Amino acid sequence: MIRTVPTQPFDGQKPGTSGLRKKVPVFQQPHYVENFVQSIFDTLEGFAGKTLVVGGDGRYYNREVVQKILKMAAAAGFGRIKVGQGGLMSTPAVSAVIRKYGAFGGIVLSASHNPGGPDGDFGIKYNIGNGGPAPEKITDAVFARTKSISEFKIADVPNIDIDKLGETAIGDTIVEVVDPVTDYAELMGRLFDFDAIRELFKSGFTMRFDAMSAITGPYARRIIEDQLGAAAGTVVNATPLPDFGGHHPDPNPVNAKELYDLMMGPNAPDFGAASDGDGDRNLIIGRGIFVTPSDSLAILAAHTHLAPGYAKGISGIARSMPTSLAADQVAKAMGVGIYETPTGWKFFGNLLDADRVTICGEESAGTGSNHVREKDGLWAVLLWLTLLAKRRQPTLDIVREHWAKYGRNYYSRHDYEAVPTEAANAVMEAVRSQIPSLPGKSFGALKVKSADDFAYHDPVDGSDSKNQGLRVLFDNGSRIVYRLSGTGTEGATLRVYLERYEADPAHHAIETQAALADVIAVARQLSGIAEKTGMAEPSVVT
Ligand code: VG1
Ligand code: CO
Repeated sequence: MIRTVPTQPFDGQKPGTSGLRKKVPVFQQPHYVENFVQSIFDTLEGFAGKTLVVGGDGRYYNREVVQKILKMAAAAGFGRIKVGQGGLMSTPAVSAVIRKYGAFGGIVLSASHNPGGPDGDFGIKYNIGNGGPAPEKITDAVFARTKSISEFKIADVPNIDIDKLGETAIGDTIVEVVDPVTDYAELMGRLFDFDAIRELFKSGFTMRFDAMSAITGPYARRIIEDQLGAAAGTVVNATPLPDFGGHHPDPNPVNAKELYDLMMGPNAPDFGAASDGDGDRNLIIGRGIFVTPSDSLAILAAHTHLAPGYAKGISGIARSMPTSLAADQVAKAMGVGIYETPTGWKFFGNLLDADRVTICGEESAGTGSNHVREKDGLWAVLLWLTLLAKRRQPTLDIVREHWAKYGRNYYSRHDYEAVPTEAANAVMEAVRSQIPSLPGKSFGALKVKSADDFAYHDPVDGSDSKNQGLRVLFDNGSRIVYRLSGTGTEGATLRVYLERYEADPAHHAIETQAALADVIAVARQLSGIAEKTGMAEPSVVT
């Protein structure tokens, strides 16, 4: 029943910041998926008879790839495969299910915030037994394997009915189709005080949750509407669609414009939120205020203990390097550790496993905690609802009070998308070559304190990760970071992260781009980005 199929390596099956991401037609090439999946299995050891969790965000090609994986995992010798009904499961839910059932690992099918559809993106990511993304030593080994693979194994059986709950056998392997929401919802019910949040909604509190026609819809409906009693219709775009209904499921004020406009308008509900393709990112908007993900991390860290699951407090906070330093202020005030890691959730796993940190976040709208080993969009929303239920103040006031206490970190990210690779490399090189001579130099009022090419030494397993972004730090606390994206599928994407610290509440109401004008000008001057890319302005400003 197991067929061994000869194959030849494909170039470029290198996992990036979060798994392998390519255009759908690339994944549709014969054997492309099979090669990568077999390379994962070839790299792993000791999974015979154990459990694999499989789920995806429902984007185009999800169902076909699920069938291939079920048949290949059976051929590889897994004992049980838990797959979400319809092939659906959010990234945080996959992480939760791996942990709950002690699975060997999981495979997530998603290109997350990248657009979907026949011409959109697809992605495959492997997660290890702690529920988190495979660390670099595994992804490097998988990539090495893709270069030498010569055959794959697949069970020669008809497609499994993934729409019906229940168990089917493929040889000795049990395929179990599970409800993708149940285990996750149960975990949320244990971490949060649902009664307190129900009281908030009962008091007339209103909300809109935009699931962007991606995976979080069924989760948000069940939890926010059915269990927490928010009005029917609170969750919009709640059905996962293969092309996300044409949405770009990246929950930022640019792509979630409808929600943003509603929240800034006269008929805004009390609170707004959105999540991305695979449900691990979150957007938080109060009436009249967009909360930057960096501020959200800091505010949540200061309130985590309000949720019963964290009643004993937090052990520490971790943020990715480009994330603003707002969380550092909170860590300092609370007297807990603060860790700065490279971009990508995989770097938080060891810190969480070792209980050095409880809460983590990234400027790209990812927030999460030790409850799983992925960022978790809906979890962040439930923690916000927890603090709103407790404080009973508008989001705007909560944010302003936070700034008054800790200072405000003005923050923005400028993305230059689909830049030719050579031009993007030239920008990075231009900055890199100046690093040794920058300290001490002044640009108007900004004086460079230090500059480096960020390298991370993992304090838990001792591994080193180099070339994780170019940093220029100024002596007034301002900062510029340059990085190349590791999730794009078209040319290169340059990310320029800009930050300025302002302690004085009298200066906390400046429009963000205006507040950062000096830093932006220096960032452009230093890199020559406009000349090298031919782009006078970034493609996306968030
Ligand atoms: C981006 C974000 C990063 C995030 C990653 C995966 O990576 O910047 O913070 O961890 O996406 O998120 P990059 O390399 O393009 O900057 V998701 O929700 O797309 O899995
Ligand atoms: Co995502």
